[in-house]
Amino acid sequence: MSNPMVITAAMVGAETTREQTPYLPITAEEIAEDAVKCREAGAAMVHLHVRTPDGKPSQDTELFRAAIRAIRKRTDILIQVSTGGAVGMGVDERCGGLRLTGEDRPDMATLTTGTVNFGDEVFWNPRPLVRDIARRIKALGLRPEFECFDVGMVDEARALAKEGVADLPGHFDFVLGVPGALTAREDALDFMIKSLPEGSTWTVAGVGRHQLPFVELAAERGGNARVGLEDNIYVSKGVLAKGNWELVAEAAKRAKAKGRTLATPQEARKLLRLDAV
Ligand code: KMH
Ligand code: ZN
Repeated sequence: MSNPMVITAAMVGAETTREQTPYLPITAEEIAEDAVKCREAGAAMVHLHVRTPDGKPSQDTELFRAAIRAIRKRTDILIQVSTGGAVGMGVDERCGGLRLTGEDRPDMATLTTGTVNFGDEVFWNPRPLVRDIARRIKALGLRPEFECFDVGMVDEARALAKEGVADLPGHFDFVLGVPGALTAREDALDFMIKSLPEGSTWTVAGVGRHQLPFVELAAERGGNARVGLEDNIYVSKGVLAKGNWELVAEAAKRAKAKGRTLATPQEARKLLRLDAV
């Protein structure tokens, strides 16, 4: 494969807790320190959620601002803010990271394109809400990463493009292995890829034990991969990753073993067409 692989570090998430792993970064400084190491290990982008000081999931604009400033002070890694937040949050709360302009503006934002069971809960994304977030992303001059937990969510990006609230070709993230959603199977990944709008790029995020094997599947197919403590806390069976950087390092090793080079943030910006808004 001649195209460099973009590794994204989903560093914080909304569900992982300090009880599950003491290595979860929570404060802006902790996030920045791990982000620097992720960049050194081969990541080109971070997928960012933020937490209150006591570790609760948040989408607070000022917490995002502090994390983004801390990261940018120390590294050139691209920053993609979550607009998904945590299950149960309302749309205005979810869009906290989209209120950042000027030098604090993120490089990209996620856009989940449909409702899905999320464990025993529901990640609620009715069409009007999705359109609303899509418009906010566009108004900020950003490109979305379409977060697809099932294949119908890939098709939904086409509907958004028809309505003029998003642009295609786009960049997609296939999140595979969430209980209640599409499972992490190789044939499911292939079907997702086959379903993409012409010319689009993709990343795969395998959840739990699927995370690192799916880096290899992505590498073989010329795609990109997301790893990190949002989706998986183990670097090998029963062994906690000592930070997001350790999962990135393992992903980088596997990608290189498959013959891939790794994208720098500048290359990722081009590959994902972040400036073509
Ligand atoms: N925490 C999940 C319910 C995103 O970041 O855009 C949603 C999520 C998706 O993590
Ligand atoms: Zn997320």
